[in-house]
Amino acid sequence: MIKEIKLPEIADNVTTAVVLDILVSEGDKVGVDDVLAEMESDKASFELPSDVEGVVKEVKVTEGNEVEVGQVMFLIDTEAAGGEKAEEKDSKKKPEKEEKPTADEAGEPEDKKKDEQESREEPEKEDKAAAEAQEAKGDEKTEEQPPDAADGKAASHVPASPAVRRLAREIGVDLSRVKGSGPHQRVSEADVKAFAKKQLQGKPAGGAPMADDFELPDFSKLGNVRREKMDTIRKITARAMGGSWQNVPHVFQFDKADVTELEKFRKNYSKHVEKQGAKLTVTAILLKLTAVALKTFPRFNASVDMKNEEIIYKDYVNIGVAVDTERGLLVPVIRDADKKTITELSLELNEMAEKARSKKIKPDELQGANFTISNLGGIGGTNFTPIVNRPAVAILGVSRSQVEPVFIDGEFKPRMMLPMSLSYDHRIIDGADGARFLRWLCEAMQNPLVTMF
Ligand code: CAO
Repeated sequence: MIKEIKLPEIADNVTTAVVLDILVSEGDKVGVDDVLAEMESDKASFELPSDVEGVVKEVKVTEGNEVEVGQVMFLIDTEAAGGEKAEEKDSKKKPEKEEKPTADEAGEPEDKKKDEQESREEPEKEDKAAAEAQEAKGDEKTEEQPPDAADGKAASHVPASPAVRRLAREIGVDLSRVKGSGPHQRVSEADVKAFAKKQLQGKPAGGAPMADDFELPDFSKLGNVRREKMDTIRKITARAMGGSWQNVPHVFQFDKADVTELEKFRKNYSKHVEKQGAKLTVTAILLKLTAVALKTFPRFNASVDMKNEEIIYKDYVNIGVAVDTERGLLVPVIRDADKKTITELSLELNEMAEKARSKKIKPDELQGANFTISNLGGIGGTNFTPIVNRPAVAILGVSRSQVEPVFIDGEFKPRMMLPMSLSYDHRIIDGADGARFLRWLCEAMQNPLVTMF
């Protein structure tokens, strides 16, 4: 029988909650009261438990989703292996399993045995569909994966039992970074502990630790303090930026584009774009020119695969644009930017920024960027060094343009200068390439004809 697990009534006037963390994946066995997901509503964070025993047939939500009360989040097959009927069958075959303590009750050796036994028994016990689903997941997720702000689903796709997920959560291990030693790379409790041990010893254990183990002093000795839980976006940003900073050897390149003529063009053509319902801003123009730059310098549109020591070149040009929202930084992705006109890019940028700010952006609209543009010029500043958003290898930082005296043909002339910075991954991009890319972009801003060569 398939049992639907829905978001229950939470509190008066609370109609929705956001999925913070999905703790099971399809094919997982769950018991009554096993936590399926961590949720957060306007009022509180809470756990969503299963009220039946069985096998997770379908996970209908992803991390970051806003779910309505009554919405189905999981389908549990109570008749599949591990469910009520199968448990009965199993208990006839192996009565001792019923008597074993739960993972929580058991001591460490028992836990270990149970986990190992679970891993060995899995292919026989799970029904065929669940086993196939699990296998597909295992194939898809065979190695430690880098965290990605845009890809909040990684940990939930790792094959592991709820008890192992709980342990990982409790000791601050990001499951997506643990290499499973079981069948189909299933992660066992021993794998989680070994990973945590390596982290504590300061050895790199597949990338950046999720938790910063810096010992905080007791600030309350100095005065009043207040603690606030990080919301989902802050957690994802903190993990992704921390991971990127620790793993990507960054180089920062600075340059300035003379945008005096471009600004005249922008003012003249803004009415044309306004008629279509958008605003022609420097970001939209930069999107277009950057798309051409990424075609011209394909290494900046690539990703690094250090496990296989390969560079992955992409034929498509997807550009993320950093958007400042009340909830924090979001990076919607403009797909196939190279194939769109400046007017189309302006419309899409407006729409994406609006969606991001009004919480209507969907998770898949935040995924898959090959490169990012971060324009802080509307706020101010003379320069900044943005962090590369893995698995991209470069990000463009744009600061505020202003009129400056520029020495041209023997005299100072007032020119509108736009400061730009390029942060890039030095593992695959050399300094000279970084300087060339940014210079090319500056020249394209000064004279867009260069994009046609
Ligand atoms: N220099 C000078 N003025 C600039 C500018 C620049 N680099 N960039 C924008 N402006 C001006 C615009 O022309 C506009 O002026 P008017 O109101 O007089 O027309 C004003 O600033 C506001 O622009 P905008 O924000 O509406 O439009 P945009 O397309 O330039 O930017 C977006 C869109 C989404 C990039 C921006 O709104 C935003 O959120 N920026 C913040 C990005 C961020 O947080 N980055 C940090 C991430 S950490 O790496």
